[in-house]
Amino acid sequence: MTTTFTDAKLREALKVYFIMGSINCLKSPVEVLTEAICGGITMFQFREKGTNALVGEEKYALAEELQFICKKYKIPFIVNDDIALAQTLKADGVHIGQEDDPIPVVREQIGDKILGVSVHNVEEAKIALQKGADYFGVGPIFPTTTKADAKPASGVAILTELRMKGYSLPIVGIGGITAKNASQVIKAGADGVSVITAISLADNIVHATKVLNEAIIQNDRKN
Ligand code: TZP
Ligand code: MG
Repeated sequence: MTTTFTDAKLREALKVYFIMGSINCLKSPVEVLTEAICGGITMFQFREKGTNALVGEEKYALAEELQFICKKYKIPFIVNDDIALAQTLKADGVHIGQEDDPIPVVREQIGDKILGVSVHNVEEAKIALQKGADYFGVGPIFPTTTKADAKPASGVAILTELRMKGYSLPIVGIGGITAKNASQVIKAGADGVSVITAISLADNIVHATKVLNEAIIQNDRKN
């Protein structure tokens, strides 16, 4: 790990990692984020992408507004893909996928900020680790319709495999995760879960987040 976050602090932050952009919300993203924080999210990723996503100044303005809320409640604020935006806002970190800029290039730009990398198999994890990722985002674990170009769901076996092969880097599962299946993800070896719609589209966001948070914390206690 290269970040100034300690290993323990990062694992703690990854427990209930909420990802969202304007297209994932049925009401104002500010409201959605505020309610998610009230419910107990531990980290936030601004992921403004997909059809009808905001760009340019509007994207920047929303990011700034959401970061302000995160700062107020001391929730780490991570930016998906857009390194320039992360740099301008002095975000706590960035999350990149396999198709984004190479890991060493991103690391060079962000210094010791958090660098999360999406991986889908052991080979990708090996390279991401070598090149300096601080945590792995692994998925889709379960089927999801939120990401149009998502790969087929892997199930939790990939998490078990990574841990069995000795990968101890913080891991967060992603894809189709809800309060009902979150415990499987943690039992298989992930430090936390990242979710979009289980929170952003919930009828009662505070309640849905609390239930998800409890599912994670309960499993932690059992471990
Ligand atoms: N990467 C893999 S699956 C996914 C991303 C961004 C979407 C997760 O969304 P949801 O609604 O939690 O299934
Ligand atoms: Mg990406």
